[in-house]
Amino acid sequence: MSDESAAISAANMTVDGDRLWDSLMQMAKIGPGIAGGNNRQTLTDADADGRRLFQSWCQDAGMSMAVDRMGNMFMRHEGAEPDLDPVYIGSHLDTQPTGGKYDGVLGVLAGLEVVRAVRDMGVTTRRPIVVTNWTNEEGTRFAPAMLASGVFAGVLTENYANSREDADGRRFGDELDRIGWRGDEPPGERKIHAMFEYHIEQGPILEAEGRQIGVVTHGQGLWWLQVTLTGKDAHTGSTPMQMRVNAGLGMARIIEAVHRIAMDHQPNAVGAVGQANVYPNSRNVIPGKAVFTIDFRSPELEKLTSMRSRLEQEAAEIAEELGLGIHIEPVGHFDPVTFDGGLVETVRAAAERLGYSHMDIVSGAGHDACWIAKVAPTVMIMCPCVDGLSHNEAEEISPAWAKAGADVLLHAVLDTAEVVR
Ligand code: HGY
Ligand code: MN
Ligand code: MN
Repeated sequence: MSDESAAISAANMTVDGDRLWDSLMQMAKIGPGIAGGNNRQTLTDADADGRRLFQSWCQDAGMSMAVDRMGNMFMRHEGAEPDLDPVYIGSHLDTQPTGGKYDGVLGVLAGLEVVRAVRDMGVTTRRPIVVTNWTNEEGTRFAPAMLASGVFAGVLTENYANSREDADGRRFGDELDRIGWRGDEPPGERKIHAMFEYHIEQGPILEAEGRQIGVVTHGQGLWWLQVTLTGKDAHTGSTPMQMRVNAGLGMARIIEAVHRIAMDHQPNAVGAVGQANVYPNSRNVIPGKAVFTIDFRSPELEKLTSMRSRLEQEAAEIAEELGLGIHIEPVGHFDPVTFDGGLVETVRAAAERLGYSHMDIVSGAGHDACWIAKVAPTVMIMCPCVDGLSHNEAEEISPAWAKAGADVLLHAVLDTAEVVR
């Protein structure tokens, strides 16, 4: 078939939205949450079950599987020229403890739907297509986020990843072995021609603007700073106020400082503390220890750097004033990311061709694409989510939104993998 007719035939190709939606609902049954969402945390038995279901669907679609030493799953659909570097579609199947049904999962299952649609339509592409499930994108059980894609990109080491511990002291490496999903492929060895990640926006912009597609030009950068404050356990009733060395008070003042520093760096800056623990966490004991993680983000590197240095200075002053010991450990970081200009244009052109409303957008959340952009041309596609809500079991999208983004993904991938017949 000529290139022209191949392009024309691609113009009326779409995915099967009902089949995609059904796959999402089937996957959502694995690791259910308590309020309609999901709790399929990385390297749990539920994660293993989800991996096996994804594997079975891909093998039913004629795909072969490879797994690397970080448990990253690579499901391959062959192309006319198998030696060419494949086009990748990747995201993640792991969820937050109170996560939604679509964060990450939409991108992995839309990748499967692209292959299913390609097979249904009898289309052949020059390049192979590989659909990827990146291990531990969320970083909630094992910090940092995007751990396995970070190892793949050469930014983090396998030893570092394997040594990461969860709240119960279980090691990432032991849990990966326990669920039987450690492959033997060295992470990062395989070559990627281009990678696409399709993801819900996890923010309110697309819905508020009435756009179906987000063409993601950049991803904001991130610092995760884990703070440990040490004071002195003491009786909450009999200890005079001036004698207290209260780690909980220090944490409260630093949490307020995080918010104020982020507000001082507006626009395009955010900051919060989402994980916080005081010890011994007893009602009538002044906390002698507090451990919490600060999450700063901005698309502007200088703001990101400034927020971190402001915080370190103010936290030290607060600790000194209260007589607390303080230790700040960076447990996650990546600079703001600029996605591949050529692929951004490919995504925009696909949305135009399909007649979907679209706008350029910066990703507020971190994604595996942010690391893979370091080793291959990478871009993201986004769909709206209801009220911009995510990392919440009430996370919701519409089947129409899901399909629109998957159609754009199909076309962008076909354009990049090149339809030969
Ligand atoms: O933290 C993030 O931005 C991603 O959801 N892991
Ligand atoms: Mn995600
Ligand atoms: Mn997430």
